[in-house]
Amino acid sequence: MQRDKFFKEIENLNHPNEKLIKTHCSYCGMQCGMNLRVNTQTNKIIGVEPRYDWPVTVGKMCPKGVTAYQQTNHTDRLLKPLIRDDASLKGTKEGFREASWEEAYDLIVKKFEGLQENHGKDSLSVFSGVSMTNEKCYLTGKFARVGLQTRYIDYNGRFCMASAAGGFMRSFGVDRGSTVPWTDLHETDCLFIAGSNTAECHPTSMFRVWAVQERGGYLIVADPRETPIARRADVHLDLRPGTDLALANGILNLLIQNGAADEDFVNHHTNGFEETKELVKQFTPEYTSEITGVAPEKIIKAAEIYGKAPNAIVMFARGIEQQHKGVDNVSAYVNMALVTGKIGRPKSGVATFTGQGNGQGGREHGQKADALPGYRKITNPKHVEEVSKVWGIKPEEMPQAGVSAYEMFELMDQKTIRGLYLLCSNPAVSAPNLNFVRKALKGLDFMVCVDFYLSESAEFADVVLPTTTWSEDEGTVTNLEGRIIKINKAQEPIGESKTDWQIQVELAERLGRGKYFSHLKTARDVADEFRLASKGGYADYFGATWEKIDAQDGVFWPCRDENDKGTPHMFLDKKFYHDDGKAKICALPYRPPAEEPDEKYPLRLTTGRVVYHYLSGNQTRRIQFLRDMCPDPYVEIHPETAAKYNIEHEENIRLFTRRGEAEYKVKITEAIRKDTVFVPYHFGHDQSINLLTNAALDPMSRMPEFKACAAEIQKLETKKV
Ligand SMILES: Nc1nc2c(c(=O)[nH]1)N[C@H]1C(S)=C(S)[C@@H](COP(=O)(O)OP(=O)(O)OC[C@H]3O[C@@H](n4cnc5c(=O)[nH]c(N)nc54)[C@H](O)[C@@H]3O)O[C@H]1N2
Ligand SMILES: Nc1nc2c(c(=O)[nH]1)N[C@H]1C(S)=C(S)[C@@H](COP(=O)(O)OP(=O)(O)OC[C@H]3O[C@@H](n4cnc5c(=O)[nH]c(N)nc54)[C@H](O)[C@@H]3O)O[C@H]1N2
Ligand code: SF4
Ligand SMILES: [Mo]
Repeated sequence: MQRDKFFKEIENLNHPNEKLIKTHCSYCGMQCGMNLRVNTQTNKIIGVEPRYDWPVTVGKMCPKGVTAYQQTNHTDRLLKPLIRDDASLKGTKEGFREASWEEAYDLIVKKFEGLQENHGKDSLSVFSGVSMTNEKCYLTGKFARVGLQTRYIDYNGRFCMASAAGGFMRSFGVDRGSTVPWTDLHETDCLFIAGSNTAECHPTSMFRVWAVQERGGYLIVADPRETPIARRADVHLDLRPGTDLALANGILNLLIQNGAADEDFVNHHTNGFEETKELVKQFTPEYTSEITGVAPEKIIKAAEIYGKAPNAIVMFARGIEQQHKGVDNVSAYVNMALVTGKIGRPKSGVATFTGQGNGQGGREHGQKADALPGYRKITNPKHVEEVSKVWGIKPEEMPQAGVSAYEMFELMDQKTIRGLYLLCSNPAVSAPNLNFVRKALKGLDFMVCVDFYLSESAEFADVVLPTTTWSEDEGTVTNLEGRIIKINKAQEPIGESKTDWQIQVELAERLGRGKYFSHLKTARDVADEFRLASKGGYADYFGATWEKIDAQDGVFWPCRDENDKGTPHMFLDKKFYHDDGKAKICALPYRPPAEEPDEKYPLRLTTGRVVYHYLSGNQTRRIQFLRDMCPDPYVEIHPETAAKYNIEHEENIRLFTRRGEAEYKVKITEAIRKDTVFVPYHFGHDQSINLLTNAALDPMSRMPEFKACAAEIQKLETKKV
């Protein structure tokens, strides 16, 4: 009844000329429930209210969420297509003029057709992102393969969820980011969180995290920095960046020695235990400590707590995944759950903190170089046949697998790829080794960028197409639990902006591929085709109709038909998705980071986020409040390290790696290891830390090593090296 009372109060607060549109935040994978406030006279969004009736986040929102609505009618919105006539101005904001859609489309068709005639179908590429609905992500895959007929499509999830996906695939045979619903988190007895700055990156999970400790449970955190969760943890494993594999092996060794292995579970439901047990034997607390820099007592205590907890959830995020052994790190932490049998039941399991709003759904439905809808594989003839049928093409017309995101830039540099259709990503800020990536973008023969603001990447484009924000269209998104939810339209698109799916349909028509696209006239049409295309895949959304999503507060996939209510808990039947139904415990030898500190570059550089900004910052840097709270990047340095270099708090210094350099203000803090420095990556142009990061790729996931490379700092008055 308290809820009813609360809603009454909210209603009373409302202005009479307002309606509330039930939806979710535009940003991270938490997908907090919100109501957008719309003025019924102007039909414009004017504000936001949290949704207390949303079971995952129950009225919680973070600083980005409460200001997200300001994006829609922001004065920086692109209202008309832009064309740049003078290619010599590429890489700058200059030289664009407004144009009509028809002129922009004509130019794109002429250039795309010309490139394909002269250099083959695969001279075009699509680089996409997952701040879009499932329907848009799905259609983008189809647009690349059927509309443009190119093999080259990949997306920003390659820089985000690819290692988690690879690790889960190898361990479980399926990649759903969480094996339990978030409503289980606060009821478990131990949370083991590695490489996640939860309080800043998934802030509305925090009430559940604290609740575990408040109930007498435990929190263990592995992070080189003393983040807010590390500060309150029962054990803070303050490891060197890039050494997680040793830490996870060391803990697993102790779990086995302590008798915490669940023999029955291991024997019946897993493979690989004996081999792994042998391998981890060498990871004694002392040896593990030598590699990781974590005191042996802490490692022992962490293993003891996790081992004894009746229920426990192992969680991780990009800290362990954005490494050139990210997939191994994921499987190594998953091993803890598999060996102890703490999985496949409520309140126990593993979860990755999926990053982007649709980081989960967006990786399942065909934006990846080798993927087709329903998490099918483009290399599997049966899968190709199933999807070809839905698309109305012959299986032999389906392009081959492409290459990963960073490798696409390499192909651009080599002139194998000459044209780019970029949407929903800002790689001129967010890709690693930016000096190279920006050069590759600049060298393209023709580039289209679809965005609602002029991003740093749009500065490299020949044509910029204005699209809509999340609040001007409808569709589904899959949150970090694997719960499919509904985004609702609160306002008509402003200016001449068009939705991403509409642009793709109209372009396909003009490229002579209309018969595969023209039937898609509404977001609902795309949704119906999308559900059908996912049907029968293991990420099956067929049963997740918009009506069911509304009625059930979301639907967890897989959801195969009308009667299927969805799957909040994975593996309750102890059946994993490998052919033999068993999970794989993986024996994973330790490998150091691709680049280790040396005399010239003695420090370790790691990168990440702050609560006030989102990813490349193209959205949040335009919101006054967020900009005020965090106007510039900075470098976190330990006081003892700062003293060694004779540098002071707030002094500007130059930071270097083998790939590049940038200047940053110093933030002296004891919350970081002495051998490590940290810079947030949300800033553009010469403030981008990705000028310095290492593009060493994980062999399986092709994830770059954003989280560990060797660096050096210099006072500014000293000479450049
Ligand atoms: N405020 C905010 N929230 C966001 C986002 C945002 O941009 N801003 N982005 C969203 C997206 S797309 C993502 S992917 C997520 C990312 O969410 P997180 O992964 O939580 O964020 P990061 O800051 O990238 O890194 C997390 C932590 O990893 C630690 N770390 C660095 N190196 C290592 C290492 O070698 N080992 C271990 N164990 N830890 C290490 C860092 O110190 C950092 O505290 O956040 C989502 N939420
Ligand atoms: N050094 C370092 N680099 C990193 C990371 C790190 O931790 N350290 N993290 C990596 C991770 S996890 C991620 S997810 C990437 C993200 O990096 P990006 O892919 O660059 O992410 P965004 O900044 O969200 O870029 C999205 C762009 O698309 C626009 N946009 C938003 N919604 C839509 C839409 O619906 N349609 C269209 N067409 N455009 C839209 C936005 O305005 C923005 O310009 O960065 C990666 N880069
Ligand atoms: S936690 Fe994520 S989804 Fe929730 S309000 Fe903040 S940015 Fe939006
Ligand atoms: Mo991400």
